[in-house]
Amino acid sequence: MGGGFGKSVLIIESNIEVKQRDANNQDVIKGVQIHWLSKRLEMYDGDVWWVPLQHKLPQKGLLKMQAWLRETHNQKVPYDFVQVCGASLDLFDAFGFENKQDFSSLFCSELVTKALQEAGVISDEVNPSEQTPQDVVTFDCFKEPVLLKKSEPNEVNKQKEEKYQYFTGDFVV
Ligand SMILES: [Ca+2]
Ligand SMILES: [Ca+2]
Repeated sequence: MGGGFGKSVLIIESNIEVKQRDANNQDVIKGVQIHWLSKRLEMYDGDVWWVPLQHKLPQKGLLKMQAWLRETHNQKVPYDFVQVCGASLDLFDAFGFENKQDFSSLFCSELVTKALQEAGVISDEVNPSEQTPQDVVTFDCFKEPVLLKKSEPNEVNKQKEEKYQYFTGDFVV
């Protein structure tokens, strides 16, 4: 990565930030977006963590995962404002209120979990529509998170505790 971190790395994520154009210089939607990692790091002012995989993805799984991610991007899958709430609210899950698997819209950690299932490193028994970022970073396929970029110590950032927001919501393709 000689010329700066992530200059040649594309990421696909589900995000509600629409200020910046994507890697193809197109306007983005509140939902699945494609970005150059280097540019994404510049536009995000919170702490950025990288969660490395324990093992390289198997080639077949990697291709399957990339195809699925590109498909969600091509289909302009919107952000899932409903299921993101249900995933973190587990109080009533035991009474049948758990999110049903539904990929017609995707929130950040739902996209990552489904992508890892496509790659074949997460069991199909895991329900992606119920996974929070905190759930995702503790998956067995990942190593300990590594801090990539520290936020500037300004007032806004002091109030933010977004340690796991990115690199759980994003996926390298
Ligand atoms: Ca839930
Ligand atoms: Ca969903």
